[in-house]
Amino acid sequence: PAVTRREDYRPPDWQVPEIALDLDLDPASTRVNATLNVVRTSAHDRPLVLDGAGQTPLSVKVDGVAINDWRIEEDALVIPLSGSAHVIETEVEIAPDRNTQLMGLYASGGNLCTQCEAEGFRRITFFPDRPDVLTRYKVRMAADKARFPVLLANGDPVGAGDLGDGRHWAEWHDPYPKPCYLFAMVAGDLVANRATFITRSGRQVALGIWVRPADLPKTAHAIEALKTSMKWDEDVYGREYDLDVFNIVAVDDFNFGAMENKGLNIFNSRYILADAETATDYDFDAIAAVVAHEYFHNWSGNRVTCRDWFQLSLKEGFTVFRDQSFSADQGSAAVKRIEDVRGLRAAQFPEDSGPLAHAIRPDAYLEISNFYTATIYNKGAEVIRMMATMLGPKQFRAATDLYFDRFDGTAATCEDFVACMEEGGGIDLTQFRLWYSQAGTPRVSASLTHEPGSGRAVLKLAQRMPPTPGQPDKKPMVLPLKLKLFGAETAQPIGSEQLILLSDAEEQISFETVTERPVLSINRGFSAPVIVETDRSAADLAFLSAHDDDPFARYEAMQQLMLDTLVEGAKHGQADHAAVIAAVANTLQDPHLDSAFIAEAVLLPSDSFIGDQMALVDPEAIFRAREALRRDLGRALEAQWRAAYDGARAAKFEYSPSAKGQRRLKTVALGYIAASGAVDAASLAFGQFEAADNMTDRQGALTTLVSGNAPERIAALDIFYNRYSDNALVLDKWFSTQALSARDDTLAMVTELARHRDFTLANPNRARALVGAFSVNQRAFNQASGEGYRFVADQLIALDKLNPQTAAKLIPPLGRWRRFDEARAAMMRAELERIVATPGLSKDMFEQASRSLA
Ligand code: DPP
Ligand code: ZN
Repeated sequence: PAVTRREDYRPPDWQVPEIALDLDLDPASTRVNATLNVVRTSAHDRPLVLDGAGQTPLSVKVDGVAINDWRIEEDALVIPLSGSAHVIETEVEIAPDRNTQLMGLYASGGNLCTQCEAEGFRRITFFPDRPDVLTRYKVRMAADKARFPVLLANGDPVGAGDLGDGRHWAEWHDPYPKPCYLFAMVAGDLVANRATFITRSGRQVALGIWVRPADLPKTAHAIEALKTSMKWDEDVYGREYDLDVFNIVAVDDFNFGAMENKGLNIFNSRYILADAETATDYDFDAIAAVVAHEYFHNWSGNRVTCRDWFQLSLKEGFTVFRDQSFSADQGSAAVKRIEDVRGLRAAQFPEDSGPLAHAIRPDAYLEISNFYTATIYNKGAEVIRMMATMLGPKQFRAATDLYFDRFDGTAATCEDFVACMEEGGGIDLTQFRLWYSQAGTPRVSASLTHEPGSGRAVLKLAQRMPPTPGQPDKKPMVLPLKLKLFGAETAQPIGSEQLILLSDAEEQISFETVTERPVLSINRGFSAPVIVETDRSAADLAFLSAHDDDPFARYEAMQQLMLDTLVEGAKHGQADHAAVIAAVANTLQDPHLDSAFIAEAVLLPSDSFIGDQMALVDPEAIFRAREALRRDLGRALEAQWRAAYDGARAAKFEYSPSAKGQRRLKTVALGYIAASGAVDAASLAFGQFEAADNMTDRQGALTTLVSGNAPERIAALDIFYNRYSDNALVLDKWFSTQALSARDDTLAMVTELARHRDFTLANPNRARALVGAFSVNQRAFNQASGEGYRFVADQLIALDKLNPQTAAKLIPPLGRWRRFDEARAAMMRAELERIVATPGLSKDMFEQASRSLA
């Protein structure tokens, strides 16, 4: 397969200012007629090349006349043209109901919908499928009226009517030129939750969230989130919505979380549907975040789009940063930051330290779908955040205004964005640009010394970047580090917080008149996405966990204390738990802390994050060390856990930050009570499971029961299954809770579940709920027999035949072989080799698996 390289970018030979699409819809056979106005962009003599995906055109016309000197080359339709502007008409036939890849036009739950990012539009019609070709769309759809009463596309509805013979039509025009990856249409039997939003300049926008009739009551949260997002983007970024209509459609079969098509977002139903009975607090929060994310793309992605797919982080990194800021503004900013950093460490840090490491602006790809990664999205967001931190809020806003104004209606680059940051912020980002080209997570070492006599303290900082594939030597990066000192005796700050820009390999910072021993608080708020190594003692970490005035830094100190203890335990089979127990006790009884923060702070780092700290991951030793610490914390603080549990128990369901915090703390406390071995733990959990008036409590109790051996475990799983057997999104939880369980027989259970009548690889959510969840269960996936690897490889080989894009995204856990002992590494490699050798393998899988072997 052919490699696409960033350095090979060339502007398009032909632009397509306008297209008229006529879709005669039928699940088995849809006719697509496309009329393109094409314009030669320079004095070249190259033919028009329209991307396709295996179709043959039924007819091709140029300026109204049928031609036959067209040819197909590597799936593209090549048409020789003589003039500088022509009208091209093509007709193709496609079969949405056989489209299992879920790219292009496909059927989901009896409805028809589209997904075109990144390269799905070519599966609908022949077109220059690249984001720098911006086109005005007129879309006409015709379909059976009874089966598809609702016909939606981008932009505004301009006409509709009956065709007789039970069919009807509708036409939509989108006045904004857009790249074809933002094209969308939907035909279905759907109803809408409707609302109106009035923009700050007085434009009335008709909002609609379209779902199956039975799901209508589950759309209230999403529509509130949409209105809140629209207002927020006006207030914070000065960005107003630009069409009279904004529709969202929820579908069950979807590769992504959601898609920001102009005026017609299409969502995975898991990011729309919610009520207390079926959705957890995590789900509610994720829905608001994804609704906001896709809405924010209307400016950061649609009005200003990407020149080529190497610039993907231009829209995704920035838009993730925007949705993170939005969510932070809706509740506890500190807890939001903790969650985001935990996600970054769980998904992005391993990517950066493994065979698939790539810069946020990559240089080459085989299949662009493989680059919708935590690096592009979440590290991309951290890079924007660092620039926002360096500029400060006022100048950052000036810089984003400049960016939106200057590049509105164009296809831009990451470089364009950075140049606006420099100009709007009045700073030089020459060296900072390395964040776009160098892969890997910087490591910063920090060591603070103090001379009591002179009152002088010296902080020695050093940075290094480990090599990544194709990048053996790295240059020093610009690292914005927020830091502050605290006096060990008085627990008072020494001076105020400083923002240091570490840009050399080594630097020293001096502090004068430091009259008591200082304790270092560094990378406060996680101001740089780096790994900090310090020589701070357990006592100093405990001190910071109690006294730091930045909540994130308090959390971080506690995490470091826990990590040090757990790594010690995993290496030596035992560790002193006293410091962690004292620090957790102190946090639990601190009256100034809210429940949500406490719940985050007292939670132990995950098995895999502990593994990331070790030269070689020993999954069993890590599991035992973590269980031992959990048990000791449970026992030593049993009274506190019970008090926390009882304190949070009574409240009725309410979706508010404080109620969410109470629920979170309740389930964390329940986990510790169970870890203590208390005889009543299972009945407590089962009581919570049965009495719950919301999914957060019910799933929290189920999670606790599923990892234990009480008879209540089977009962709860059966009750849960029977209660929700007609709700796909909740059944996903039933599968994933078991796949994530900490049990000796998790693999046997998961293998059995793969044969369950409700399991299917055809639905991406279901595949991810079982196979994806299992493969991040460090102990179960990496069990010494290698059967976990074999199970996942078998599933991915089968999934690849249906949906290569979703299969390929589940490869990375197998690529972590270098982190394990020789026996495991050999078995993981053998599975990757088996995948690569599979006849008919997709290029998606080939790229991921072969890179993972290198
Ligand atoms: N739909 C995906 C997202 O919003 C890709 N653009 O991130
Ligand atoms: Zn996005």
